[in-house]
Amino acid sequence: MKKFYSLLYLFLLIAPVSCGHSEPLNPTGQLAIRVRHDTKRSWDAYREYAQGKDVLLPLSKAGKNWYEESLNISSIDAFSTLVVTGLTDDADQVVKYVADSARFDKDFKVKVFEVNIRILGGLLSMYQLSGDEAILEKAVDFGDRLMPAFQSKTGIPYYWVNLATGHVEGSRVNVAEAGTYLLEMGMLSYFTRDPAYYQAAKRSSRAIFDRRSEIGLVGEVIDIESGEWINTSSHICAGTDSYYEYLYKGWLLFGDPELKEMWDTSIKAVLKYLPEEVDGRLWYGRVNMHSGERISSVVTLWDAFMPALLAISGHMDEAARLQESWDWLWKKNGIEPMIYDYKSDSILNPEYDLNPEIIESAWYLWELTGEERYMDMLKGYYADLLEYCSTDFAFTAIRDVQSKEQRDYMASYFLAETLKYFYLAFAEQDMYSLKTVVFSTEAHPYLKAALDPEKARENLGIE
Ligand code: DMJ
Repeated sequence: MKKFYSLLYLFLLIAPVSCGHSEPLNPTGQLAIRVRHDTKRSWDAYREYAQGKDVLLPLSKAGKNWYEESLNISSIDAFSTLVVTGLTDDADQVVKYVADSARFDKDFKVKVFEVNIRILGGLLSMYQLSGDEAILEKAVDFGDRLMPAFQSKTGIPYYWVNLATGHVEGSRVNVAEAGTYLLEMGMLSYFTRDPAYYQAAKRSSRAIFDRRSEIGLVGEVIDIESGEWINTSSHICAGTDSYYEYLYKGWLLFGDPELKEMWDTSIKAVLKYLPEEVDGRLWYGRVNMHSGERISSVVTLWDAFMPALLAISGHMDEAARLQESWDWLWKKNGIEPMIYDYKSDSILNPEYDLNPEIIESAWYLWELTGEERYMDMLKGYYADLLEYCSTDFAFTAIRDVQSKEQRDYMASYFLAETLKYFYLAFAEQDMYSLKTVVFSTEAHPYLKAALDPEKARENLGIE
């Protein structure tokens, strides 16, 4: 395998790419050019085979919609990566395309959580990066169409909302679906000077926080009408992850002290009850929210976002150890499986859908520590992606990480997140650094440095 990496790096250094960089670059810089090239070809493939649809099916060279009609999910999600990687002509075309053709008055129901992080989050970042007022109008229109979902007894949004009628459905949601709105709704409030959006998001996150147990943990699934917990398993895994992420990042971006208090209380309980050491490796498992008793050692590849969150919030040792565990799991299989049991050492779901989390965490740790081991991880992950997920035109998911059989799907977050984190790591840039930018859970960069703290307090209604 080592030999493969050396050969691959040699190839990366000499591979012709058409990105117009003429100055000599060090090897990491050359990798950035390679990522830009791969971003360009993935984007071109999407445009050629799937433009006007939500996602690209790279093997069948076709497009696919999430719902009855397209919401242009990949275009909106990809925009900030096109900007970050310097593909400015493509980025400009997206702004024009979205301004001219994106319409959200659609008479069908959408998943509130999923479209919030991709569409509303993408549009707000598009507005901040482009300054085009037509994009803000689209964001306001879309945000207004999500708002009826928050009209529940607890303030936690319904699972579904019909974009045209505002009809809501689905009164059981997980904690991530309840608590991943602070950044997007906060930015919308900031730009519109209307606190209603941020306040709705905060009411929902607080509704979860206020229902924490006597030992400070929250469960996984809640009934949004009664406020009763349906599933009392407590963890940081998929289904809960970005609730915690947004408490901390919401505080970082907007300086709301209430979020900081909620985060401090929450992370204390998380650090006390969830970590578990097995065979010398650290994992964050699942416990009962009331007793703290262990109920499962099943983790998912989405959980690999946690080292990044631990690192930016100052828990460096835990972050480093957890990242080592995820890195071990990736290397054991050549790529990481979707669901894994760390006690029985067994893969429960062998898929890999081009997910970004382990890459995101390696980049955060690289940024914050400068330790070479994180850059080595990033180079290794990229080499593996090129070896197993690359197709003639783009990249595609893996059906089974053991056989490496490919599956026909390129998720929009591959464009929004995975490629962006690789580029940020290899480009040796400081424009989008953790000091100046807060990245949403979909990796949309919100330029903190461009926000006026006083205006943020006023426009978001922070007391
Ligand atoms: C992304 O869409 C977001 O990061 C979300 O919060 C969960 N993970 C997926 C990609 O794996």
